[in-house]
Amino acid sequence: MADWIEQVRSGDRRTLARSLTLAESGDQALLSALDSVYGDLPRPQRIGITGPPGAGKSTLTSSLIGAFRAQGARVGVVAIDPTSPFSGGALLGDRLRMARHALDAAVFVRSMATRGQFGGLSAATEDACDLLALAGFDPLMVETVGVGQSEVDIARLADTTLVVLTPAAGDSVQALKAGIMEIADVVVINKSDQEGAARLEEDVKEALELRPMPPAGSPLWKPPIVRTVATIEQGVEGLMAAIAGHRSHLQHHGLLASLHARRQERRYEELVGRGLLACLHAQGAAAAAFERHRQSVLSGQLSPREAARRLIEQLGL
Ligand SMILES: Nc1nc2c(ncn2[C@@H]2O[C@H](COP(=O)(O)OP(=O)(O)OP(=O)(O)O)[C@@H](O)[C@H]2O)c(=O)[nH]1
Ligand SMILES: [Mg+2]
Repeated sequence: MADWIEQVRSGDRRTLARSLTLAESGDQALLSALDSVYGDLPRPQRIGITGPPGAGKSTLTSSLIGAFRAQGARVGVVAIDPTSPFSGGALLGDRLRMARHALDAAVFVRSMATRGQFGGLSAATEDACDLLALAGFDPLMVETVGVGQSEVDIARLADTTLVVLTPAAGDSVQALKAGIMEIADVVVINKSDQEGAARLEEDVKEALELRPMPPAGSPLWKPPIVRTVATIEQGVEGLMAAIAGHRSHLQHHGLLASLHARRQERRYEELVGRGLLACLHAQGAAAAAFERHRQSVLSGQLSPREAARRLIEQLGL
């Protein structure tokens, strides 16, 4: 596998594509080879793009790819759809929306439709980002859909998170209610050609006012609101400026290193959690104790909390 990693590093697209598939399926040999070059992985800029279904995230991503390409950058994209692991719809949409970059060797788009059952969606996305980083893509864009837990995940994956809303759909109001503003570094009002953009902007401003203040001493970032019409690339320059502005803010306050460190810490904690659970599902004394307590829960003899507490005590953890 070490030679695969070298081929990815040298920019071989086929090996990159195959490596991404192996990483997604949790292939230990590939992941270990990737871990062995962890120390010298580049740290590309990471931009997260999230928002309700159909808000125009892929169309915007395509426009941003174009804008970054114009600056000479090599762009990697990971498009995730955690809501429909079996449907090809989103993937087809991605292909279509980003088709004009399909023949550009300096652009790599990867769609992931699985829930990342081999270690969680965010773990799978992190591995994909690492492979794209190794292949020299910078920036990386991560698109994800939804108005639930997935945005929280994406906020952890990215340095700069774009929240894309549209005037038309009730989805955007729902997203505002669901607290999506808390993760926004930049708010995009896409489909500004449609009625209601001004009204939505007012709602967004109101929601932004409700964001919790950062801890004392931490720098305050006020997310800019950018109006776009992605289909005709209107507002893309302004969006690029907003992304660059947030990046300067992070750099100016020395926040990039700590963002990276916290991301690795969370990744570690998630893997430890999954690793321990996997041990309990395997063989041995710990697994037997786990099973005994599970039966107590199933029979109603112990509350789940009490069973977990006793198990952890018994394991000496
Ligand atoms: N009128 C208008 N339509 C747009 C705009 N941006 C995107 N669309 C259209 O909206 C539809 C959805 O666009 P996508 O880019 O696929 O949206 P998405 O958020 O990636 O969708 P999912 O990934 O399926 O959640 C497409 O038909 C686009 O052509 C816009 O600014 N104005
Ligand atoms: Mg999309």
